[in-house]
Amino acid sequence: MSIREVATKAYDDQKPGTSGLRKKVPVFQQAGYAENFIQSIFDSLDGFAGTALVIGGDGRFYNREVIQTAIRMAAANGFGTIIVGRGGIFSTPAASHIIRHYGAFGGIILSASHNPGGPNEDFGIKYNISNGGPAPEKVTDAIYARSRTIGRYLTLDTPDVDLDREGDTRVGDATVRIIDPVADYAALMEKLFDFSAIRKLIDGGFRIAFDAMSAVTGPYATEILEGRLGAARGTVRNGIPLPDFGGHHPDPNLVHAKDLYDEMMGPDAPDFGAASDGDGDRNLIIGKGIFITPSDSLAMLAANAHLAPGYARGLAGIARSMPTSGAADRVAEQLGLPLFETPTGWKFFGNLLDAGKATICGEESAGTGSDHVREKDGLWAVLLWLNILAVRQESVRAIAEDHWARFGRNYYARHDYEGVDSSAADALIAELRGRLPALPGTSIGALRIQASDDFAYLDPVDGSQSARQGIRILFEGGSRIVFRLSGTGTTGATIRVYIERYEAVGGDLARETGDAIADLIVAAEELSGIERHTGRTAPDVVT
Ligand code: G16
Repeated sequence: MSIREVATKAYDDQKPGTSGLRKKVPVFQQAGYAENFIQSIFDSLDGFAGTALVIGGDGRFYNREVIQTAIRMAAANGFGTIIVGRGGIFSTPAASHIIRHYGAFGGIILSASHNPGGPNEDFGIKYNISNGGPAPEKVTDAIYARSRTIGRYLTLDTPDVDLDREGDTRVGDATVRIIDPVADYAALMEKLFDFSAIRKLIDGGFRIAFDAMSAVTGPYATEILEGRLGAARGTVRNGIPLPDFGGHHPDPNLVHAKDLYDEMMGPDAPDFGAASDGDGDRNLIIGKGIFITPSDSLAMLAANAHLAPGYARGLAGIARSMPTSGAADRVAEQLGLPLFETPTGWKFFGNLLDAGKATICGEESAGTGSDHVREKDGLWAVLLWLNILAVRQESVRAIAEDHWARFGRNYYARHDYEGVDSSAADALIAELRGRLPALPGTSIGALRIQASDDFAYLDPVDGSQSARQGIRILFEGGSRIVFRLSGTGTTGATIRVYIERYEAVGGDLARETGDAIADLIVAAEELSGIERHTGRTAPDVVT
């Protein structure tokens, strides 16, 4: 089989963001666009000849086409085995597990996560390394540099592979192996959690509602919750992955999973509500009448993880992204565990997990996970919650209230201003940055600023440094406002404002969040001038 070298012209906009390259589908459909990026990945790697590559995606529009392209190119570039999920499907955490489980060199994950899908919506390509985790910045920087100079890519003239039939086929000199996307992942979950305890809980009448948002988690949740744990049929809603996610944003937050939220707040609510996003790595947790913020969920899971067999020996440490609330810090402090604060992006947890410094990680952006894979994992968080509920035999609300009484409460909200003009957003951040040195010691209303900085991270494992990762305004008493620009959007800029008030044990732990942070919301506007810069008077999404 002769390898075809195709001449191509470089694009200058292939810089990976927080999590891979995300663009609108028509951008990816330009001649050579996906090919250039995939070849740039391969050109940035060394020593993969004859090894295995994992390829899969979240089933969104354009997934199957790019999988066929990636298979041909991987074979032409010299990979020996190409492992693909049946139907072109792998959830992001499952892909991470498959890379690790089969000792693959790496993986290409096709997803734009929680962003909408369809002919004019979003698509994405991400490369994960052999530990199963997103490529670190030095790799993504190399891919970007290569994408700017690339002049050719390698492919084969071969027919499409039947993605829906499990088994091996040859493409050029490579073996393409189509596997069940769910089985290995489900087996891993059975090892980590006490499935018989959860089954008993469910048999006893405990009701679950899981919204798969017409995205990739459907087949995983159906197999595990309904198939292996005996939850009633229909527990998993929107369980069939659709290329356009049924026209919705597959983003498990209170805006896009509103039906589930309303049901959980209603009179006949199930005991436990959950949802996952487009590619299955995010989670939403709602108890009967109570929403658990992702930051609180991380803290509560860390405090109770020892109740699940996979974590019975305790945790080595906890890691959270900088904008995530300090709730996990209180747990780490009381349990005598190290706490790591990293920039936004799951890729920053990889080294800590590989070095055995952290066992559980989490982010305010609805991501929680552990050292079982190197991605955040939506269903894992759901199962850990269920395992804890099965052991403690208490409601989600009781567990949350007990947690706050023991550790204090971090009232927390994130305000997103989406689709903002990029230059206005840049100007806002630049102005704030300029004001940083003068802020400490000043007050806004009753709030006194103790410190302010632009977060920088020094990786304790490999010494790599990442600067300008978000502006922090820290107030006396532990309250905080953080400003940063999203690295995952595809239209204009998204300004994220993270607002947090800490209430110590003994304080008022039962307030409404909006009420508890009202003065900080006013301070955020005063500090940043969002309205002045963008004309916006209210956030588009509050989570
Ligand atoms: C990605 C990253 C996360 C990050 C999130 C939001 O998640 O993997 O680590 O927290 O984006 O990032 P940003 O604030 O820059 O938009 P996902 O679920 O989109 O892959």
